[in-house]
Amino acid sequence: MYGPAPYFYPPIAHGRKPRHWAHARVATCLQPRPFTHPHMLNLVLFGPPGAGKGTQSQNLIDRYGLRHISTGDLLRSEIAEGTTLGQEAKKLMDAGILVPDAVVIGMVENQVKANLSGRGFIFDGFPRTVAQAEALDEMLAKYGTSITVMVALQVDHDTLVQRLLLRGQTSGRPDDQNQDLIERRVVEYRDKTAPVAAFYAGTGRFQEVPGVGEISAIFEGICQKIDAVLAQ
Ligand code: B4P
Repeated sequence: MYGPAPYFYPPIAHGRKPRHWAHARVATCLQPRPFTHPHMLNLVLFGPPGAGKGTQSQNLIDRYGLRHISTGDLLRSEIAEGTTLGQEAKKLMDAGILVPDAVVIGMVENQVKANLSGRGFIFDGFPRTVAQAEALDEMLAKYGTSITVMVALQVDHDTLVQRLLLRGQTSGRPDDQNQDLIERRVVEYRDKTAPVAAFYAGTGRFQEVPGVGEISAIFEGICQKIDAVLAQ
């Protein structure tokens, strides 16, 4: 059912050669593993609006061969298709407000179910509330897998606002074109999304990476965190 990806889960603990395979099996069993399905790497890319989640997701897909699930992109495609869901979501998104949990959880589950044979997922812009994080854990457990690690991009407030206003000049996204609206999104992030970091930190699945500077350098910082978790 799941595709092979042995390099995510090396049988030799910490890269050391075991004396014999039986020993290696015991050592592997005794080690705490941050994920349950041996063939999947499931990442949550986290950060405030404009932190670089979408930008870095593209690089991570290439490096790790993962399926990208961006709730922002899924909602924008519903808007583009003119569905009822899209029309309702547009009103909230254009006002800088989060879409209801049940809507995004349903969309994500459809994507997960349809792509279980892959190497894993990058969740970009999801979960954005603790309720979404709990639902994601339950959903993945149902399919025999779990979140490997959340990587949070740290970016200061002024840089976020500058990046989004710059993107707003060409993206056509109404939520990027007005500073008051961007501030509203940052407040939504602070009030509803920031607590999601503590949810993952509480279960030992949280890593932080500086998100200001060259995109390639930030990408390498993210990969170092992921590779360190995979090497455990
Ligand atoms: P998203 O589409 O997730 O929007 P975002 O947070 O603004 O995008 P992102 O963070 O990916 O952008 P990036 O930094 O890559 O959500 C939009 C709306 O949808 C939300 O406000 C909400 O209403 C709704 N929504 C989505 N998911 C939801 C959920 N789970 N629950 C409820 N509602 C949900 O890029 C920003 C800019 O910075 C780009 O122009 C990029 O080129 C630039 N940039 C990135 N890294 C840079 C760097 N290192 N240096 C310079 N520029 C950089």
